[in-house]
Amino acid sequence: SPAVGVTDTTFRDAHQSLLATRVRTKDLLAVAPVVARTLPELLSLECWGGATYDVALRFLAEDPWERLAALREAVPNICLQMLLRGRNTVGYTPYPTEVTDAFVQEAAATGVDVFRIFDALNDVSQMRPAIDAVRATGTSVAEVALCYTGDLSDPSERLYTLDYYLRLAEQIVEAGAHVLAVKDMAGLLRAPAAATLVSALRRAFDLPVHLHTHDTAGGQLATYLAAIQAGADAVDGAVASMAGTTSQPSLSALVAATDHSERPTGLNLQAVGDLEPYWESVRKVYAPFEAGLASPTGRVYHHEIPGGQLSNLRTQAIALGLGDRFEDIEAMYAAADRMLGRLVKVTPSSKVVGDLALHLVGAGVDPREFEEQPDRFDIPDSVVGFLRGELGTPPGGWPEPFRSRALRGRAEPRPVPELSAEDREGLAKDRRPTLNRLLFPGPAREFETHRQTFGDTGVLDSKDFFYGLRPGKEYGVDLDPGVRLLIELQAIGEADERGMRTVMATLNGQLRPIQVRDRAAASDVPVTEKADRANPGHVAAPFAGVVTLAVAEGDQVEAGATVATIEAMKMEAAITAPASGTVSRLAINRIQQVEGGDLLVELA
Ligand code: PYR
Repeated sequence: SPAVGVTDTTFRDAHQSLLATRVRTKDLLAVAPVVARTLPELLSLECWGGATYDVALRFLAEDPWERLAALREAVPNICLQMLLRGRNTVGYTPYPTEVTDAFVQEAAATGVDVFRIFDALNDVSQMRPAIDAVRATGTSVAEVALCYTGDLSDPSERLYTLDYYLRLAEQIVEAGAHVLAVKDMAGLLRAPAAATLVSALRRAFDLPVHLHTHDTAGGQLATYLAAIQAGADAVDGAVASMAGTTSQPSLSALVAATDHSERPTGLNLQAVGDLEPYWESVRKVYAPFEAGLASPTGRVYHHEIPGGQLSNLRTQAIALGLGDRFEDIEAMYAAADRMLGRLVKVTPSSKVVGDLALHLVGAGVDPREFEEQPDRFDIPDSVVGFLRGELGTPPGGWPEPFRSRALRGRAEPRPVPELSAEDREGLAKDRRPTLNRLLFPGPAREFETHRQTFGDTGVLDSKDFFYGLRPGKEYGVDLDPGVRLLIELQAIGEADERGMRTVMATLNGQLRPIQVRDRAAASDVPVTEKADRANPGHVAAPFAGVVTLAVAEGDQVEAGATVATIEAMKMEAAITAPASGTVSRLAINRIQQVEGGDLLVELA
């Protein structure tokens, strides 16, 4: 057909890229039947995978599988699509093939029709188990992505050339893809390059081509029009009030630009626009999670930060006390990328580059010095893992001598974890909770505790879930049809030394005491000392975070040995001894929240 297919990403990538993936199932389900009724011509609705799985468990107290099942029921007539990170499935590190197999089978059985599969280093061998698993379902579509970076129209480009993409596509086709996707996660694909790439792919292969981009610089509708003219079979867009900047281009703009052309979308412009007020009002509820750009930015052509990461990195920078230094972080991101070998940057390779950039800016390290002698500095765990090859081999090969120097004296690679007999049994018998636990052990445990303690809080309105109850206001919660719960907050007790408070509330008129942990009270930070930068025996926190000490007083440590680990947002790093010596004093508790520059340990 001459029509161009459209994937609506509002339920997944749009809120991942604008609202830190926080949109709750309730807010998706409220509009899902409308999408099913008014946009049945959609090629697919991207609504699962990527970061949604992790965020559901970690921050929303939701089971991602329940979300998928509910969406399937609400949208029976449109293909549901998910984003699968190759061997990392929906996590950040590779899992055994049995996990991929079980994950894909369960996702297909629960409702996913189209699996968009990618690998963060464009390493096809890393995607093969997922492609095989999707093909083995016999009904699902394996859409396999080549991740785009750089500018293939630039004559000085040596690595990410047209020839590179064609050779990559050939391997993807050979691996059994049903559809070829071009995944432009940073919005770097310019219109002329899109025309070149799409027409070359269409000429060379017999597969449909599906283009995905982010509208970071503001011009990606031009890229879509060029790609559609060159033969692209489908493109991705989001409802306009959830589109633009780090999200996908606007569906309304796409439909309007192609209506009455040779390649219309078949979507109704009015129907697409009718969804906008709903999402505009939903977006307001999630305002605190908007870390985003107020406007497009052309700086992306330099720093190449993917859309999904750009807003996240700003939040991380603020949490690390580096909020006013975002331009330095952008520049350091570009420098870190060059140091690591000019990577395709998308989860989790983008996290590796971002972790290194935040770390170097936070610790005030000169990138040239670091590149010369990386063995003299602390390096985030994700960067060490990458350099050891845990994510596969980068397209441009390894940066040497940087890599060998960086790995000097650091421990051996972590093998891909093996499954225990209990895990295998779990995957066979009790698949969803077992997958949750294998992929995200901590968040899965917290989710289960939350469920046992509070029941399904997915029934709460998002305002109440995120911002809590105000005293004196009665809240109604609808459980099963016809069952309504009335809740009113009566009183909040003092926090005890563990940070627990007794909260009194009425549930349908009956007074109930509830124990709640007040994180603000529990994390009252004891005053810490600042490290003396001139004292070589002082080990300091490189940035704000939670530090876990790995040594005790009197321990002998070698230079470069890990004395502590630090966790901030999703980043973990080892803090190493600058010189050999004896631990003469621990300046903090074994586990403690610290600020950048705080003294952790003294060495004599
Ligand atoms: C993800 O892996 O979540 C992306 O959006 C690329």
